[in-house]
Amino acid sequence: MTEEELPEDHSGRAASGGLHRVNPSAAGILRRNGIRSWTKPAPSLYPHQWSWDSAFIALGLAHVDNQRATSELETLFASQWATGKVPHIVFNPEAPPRSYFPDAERWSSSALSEDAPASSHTSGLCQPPVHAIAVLRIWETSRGEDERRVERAIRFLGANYPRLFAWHRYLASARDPEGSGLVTIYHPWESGTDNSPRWDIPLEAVEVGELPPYTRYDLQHVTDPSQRPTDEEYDRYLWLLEHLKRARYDEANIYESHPFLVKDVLFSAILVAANEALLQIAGVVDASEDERAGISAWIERGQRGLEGAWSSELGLCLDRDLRRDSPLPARTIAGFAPLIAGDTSRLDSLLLTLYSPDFLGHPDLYRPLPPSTSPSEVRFHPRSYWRGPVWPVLSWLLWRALLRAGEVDHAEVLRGAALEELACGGFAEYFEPFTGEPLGSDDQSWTAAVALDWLAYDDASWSGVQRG
Ligand code: 2M8
Repeated sequence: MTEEELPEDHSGRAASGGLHRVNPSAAGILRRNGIRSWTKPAPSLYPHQWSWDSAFIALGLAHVDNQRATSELETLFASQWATGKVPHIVFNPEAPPRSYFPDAERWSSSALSEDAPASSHTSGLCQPPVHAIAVLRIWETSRGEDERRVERAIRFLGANYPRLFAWHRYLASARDPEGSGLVTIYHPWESGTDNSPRWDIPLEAVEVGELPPYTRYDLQHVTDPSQRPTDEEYDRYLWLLEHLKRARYDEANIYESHPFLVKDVLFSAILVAANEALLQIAGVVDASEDERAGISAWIERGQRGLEGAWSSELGLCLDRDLRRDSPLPARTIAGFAPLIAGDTSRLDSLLLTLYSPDFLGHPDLYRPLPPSTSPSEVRFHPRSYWRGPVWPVLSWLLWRALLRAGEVDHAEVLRGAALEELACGGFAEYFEPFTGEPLGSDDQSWTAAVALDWLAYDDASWSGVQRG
């Protein structure tokens, strides 16, 4: 379907006021942010290809341009490392100079590691593995369509399954040598929730040494620097990068000496959900019994790991600092990890927390949308990046989780409020939770992508998202 052919409003009951414009303008943003076979996360703030942004983008594109959705992921996976790692950034050689820092040169990944791809420049980190969920959506939106499209989707699944399997195997092994079911991250950037209070304790413990000089370019793209991480945080981010370079991006070296090693519950929960998607893909491509059993084992281990990270005091899951061997108490949206992982054994407690004044029951919220950090958290900040604003992609993850848990009414209210926010405020990167003010970059691709997915939700045949 081209943008011109897009129906004006798929949602009917979701929201009013400007909603009829959401679908075509969301598709237009993805088209305008598109470069050849992939899509920039935002027009100027993020000029390269980011891993989990691309997965969300593919998921949205699946509804409007299925072929482009496949090329989005194929381009990203072309830069997969020999270890199976999917890098968090694939650098765009044509990005304007001085548009984003740290750049390819600062990472020097192919010069330092034989595992890095030779034909492209990438960062040395990774991000949450939403990709299998996107691949499954591409499959779901192709089914029942014309034969050529179904055949193309089957070929795409067949070609992608081994890459996805290698990616998940890397996470289950190199990132979990303890076999805990939880993924270890080496940098707040790997979590995707960069300056979340989740990382304050382990990040503040990082002692910054002699740092090669650098200039931040991100601040030139936002109206107010307080919407972005602070300079102190950036120094630590850059210092961690120097550590990774000294370890030559070698997992064993990193595990031995890196100052920031944290078990991330949100990343781990997304991996469980992605493994469930991978298991369905394995069925379509007729993967071996051994591999299917392996994926099922990863799912069980992941759910057990999250169970062990549960805090009954907060009614949430907590990340764990491996360096200090202690949990990291912070009331953030990441704490809903078991829900995102599809484990309903804690459903009542999680719903109690979700609708308490700590989250959606907070009396000052402009709309019933989850702030990235609870307003009850002392380190909450309503305008600062991952310290409080509402992020549509996280609302999407929670929406999908509620649907899968059979909480259809809750999910529907969330979807309606989220679409209304976008209809009124545009496709911003994030939103002020008490005023609904759009913040960060305008025309953020993954915001547009989840809007397309929300608008297309009326089709009960989606297997990845089962109704009650
Ligand atoms: C943000 O992260 C990058 C670093 O990776 C940055 O701040 O420069 C995060 O919001 C991350 O989750 C996202 O993938 C990326 C691109 O949208 O931007």
